[in-house]
Amino acid sequence: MSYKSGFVAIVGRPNVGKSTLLNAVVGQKVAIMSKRAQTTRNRIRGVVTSPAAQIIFIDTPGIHTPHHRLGEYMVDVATQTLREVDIVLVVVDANTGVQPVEEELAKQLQGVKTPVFLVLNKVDLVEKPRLLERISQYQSLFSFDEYVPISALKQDQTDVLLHLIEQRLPEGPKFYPDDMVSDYPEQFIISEIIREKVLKLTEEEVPHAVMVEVEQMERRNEQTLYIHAVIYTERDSQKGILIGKQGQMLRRVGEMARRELEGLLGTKMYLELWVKVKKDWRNRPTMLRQFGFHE
Ligand code: GDP
Ligand code: MG
Ligand code: K
Repeated sequence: MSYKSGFVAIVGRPNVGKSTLLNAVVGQKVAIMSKRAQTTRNRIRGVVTSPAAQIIFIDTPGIHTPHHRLGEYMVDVATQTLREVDIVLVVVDANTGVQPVEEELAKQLQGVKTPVFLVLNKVDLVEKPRLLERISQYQSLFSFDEYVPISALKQDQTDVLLHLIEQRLPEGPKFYPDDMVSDYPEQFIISEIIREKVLKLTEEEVPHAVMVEVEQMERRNEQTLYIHAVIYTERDSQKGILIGKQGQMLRRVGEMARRELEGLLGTKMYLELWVKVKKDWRNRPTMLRQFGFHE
């Protein structure tokens, strides 16, 4: 039997568990998990290499209605992705009925020749009769090539999913070395982890209007990695919240991020964080480009 390889897109509404799934199968924290929507802004790849196949996963931003330019960018990425890959995984929350966005997505998928799997996630929270009911609801919406109930969180049935993917992949070479899990630059992962801590600690007070940029990263000695990162907000008030009383909030963000990053990168770290205001960056194309978003 010859070797198989290919690209698999993970699409679905925010919070259905796409990043959790990616992390479960790749076995390392590459995508950032959060209870809040739209944490994943860029495409993040995870690579799973087995003796029979290499699967390259793409975690797309959630499909949703665009409210501003960044939103439009994310929808474009998602629809574009569907045409470029070998398999599409539509991830849904098995607890909820078919959502309007999912109907919309099913429409977009009608013309697509790529095999499309329905992944019903969070089955750890659903009774079996309920699950069967959900499956038939989705069947009447779109003729999926596979229906795969899983729990990404408990890593239940994720091996079955991998096996089904392998079966449908085209023949092809290994694109990446065996030990590679993500082709994302470390800087991106670092900035995403800092951003995740900001969202977690500030809760609703600082909405998605935050962007983190790693400006400097250098090994100052054998033990310590020095990182200088800037957290951009849209408004002075948000900057105030983020810094907190006597810098308390920013210190907590830094502490949490540093602890996680030290574990992830296996090194001691000196993390220096600054907060700057960049007004209305989300609606300005030049700024989006500066932050690495292409139109
Ligand atoms: P994404 O926005 O689609 O990438 O969703 P995330 O992966 O960030 O997950 C959103 C939330 O759902 C997190 O709190 C996860 O812990 C939770 N979650 C993901 N998968 C499962 C699952 O299989 N079971 C349960 N109970 N929770 C899950
Ligand atoms: Mg995600
Ligand atoms: K999320």
